[in-house]
Amino acid sequence: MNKTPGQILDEAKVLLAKAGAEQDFEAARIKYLGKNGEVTALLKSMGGMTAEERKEFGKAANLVKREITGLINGGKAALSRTLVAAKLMKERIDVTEPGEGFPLGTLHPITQTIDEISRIFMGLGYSITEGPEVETVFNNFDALNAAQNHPSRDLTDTFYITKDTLLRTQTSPVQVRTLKSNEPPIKVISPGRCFRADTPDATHSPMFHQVEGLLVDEGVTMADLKGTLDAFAKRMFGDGAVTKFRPHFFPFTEPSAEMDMSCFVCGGGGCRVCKGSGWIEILGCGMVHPNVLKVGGLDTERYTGFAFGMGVERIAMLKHGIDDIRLFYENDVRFIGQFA
Ligand code: 2NM
Repeated sequence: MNKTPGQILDEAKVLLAKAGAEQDFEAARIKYLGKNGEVTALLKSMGGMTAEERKEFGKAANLVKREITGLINGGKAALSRTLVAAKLMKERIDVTEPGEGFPLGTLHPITQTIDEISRIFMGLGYSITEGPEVETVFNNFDALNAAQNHPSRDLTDTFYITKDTLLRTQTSPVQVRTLKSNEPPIKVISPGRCFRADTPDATHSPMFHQVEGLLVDEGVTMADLKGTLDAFAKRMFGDGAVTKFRPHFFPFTEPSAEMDMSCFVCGGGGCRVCKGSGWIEILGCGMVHPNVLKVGGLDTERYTGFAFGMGVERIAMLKHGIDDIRLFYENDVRFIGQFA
């Protein structure tokens, strides 16, 4: 017994009420409206009917076809709206919510200290010069008046690349280069990395940083040196800093001195930072040795100059109360992050 149009429509309504996915609607379309579909069969069956029967039946069959088509299209449209709504809900952004934190890095404390020292000397009219970390033995030792048997030349103290090249042990070779390629007045500082074959401990590292300075002109005296470096100490550590100069020896300066500064922690009374003496050693300095000026081809009767050098790590450790130089190179953000 063939199904009537009414039965087909009732069944289709039940089926489509359960449809929840695209393929359910497609299956229903094929089942009812496809080439071998039930509604298509209804319409085909009208071939053997009388005109009277066909009129009645055709009307009912076409109505069923329209209804089922409407249910399928309506269901598909509703499904698509539901999917879009769900997608929009999922991808919704609440623009009023606070943003996620974006942590900013900081300059390394050694970089910050170099910048601070550089700014002070720039304020005094100095230029910044840089040079290579791989240097010639001539620029690093010979030009700086270091005796042929000077202990720092030893293979166990200096990283040699070849017989004639090495990793610079100080930044003075940059000053040598400046002397060779410039005419006075010369007023430069040279910050940078240096290397010495030291075993690491709390105060030594085979790689460290220096800032050295050089001033050459007519009539430069030790008074200029003392005034300049005293001004530097006061700007770096505060106006309360008092400086004193102790005789010392460097091959590249004569006379040479070390500059001490009154302890900025205890003010001179004696404490742990100054090891009870009330004074802290800050840098080395002196009047540039005539032999060094001659490397630059200068007339040593006309020109004199002063030079100085300081360890950046030492200055940074003093300023921040750091007791182990190795902390600078461990890249532990818990340490570095404290210098934001
Ligand atoms: C120091 C101490 C004293 C120095 C000397 C020179 C040069 F090249 F002009 F001779 N540059 N730096 C110098 C002088 C460095 O470091 C403790």
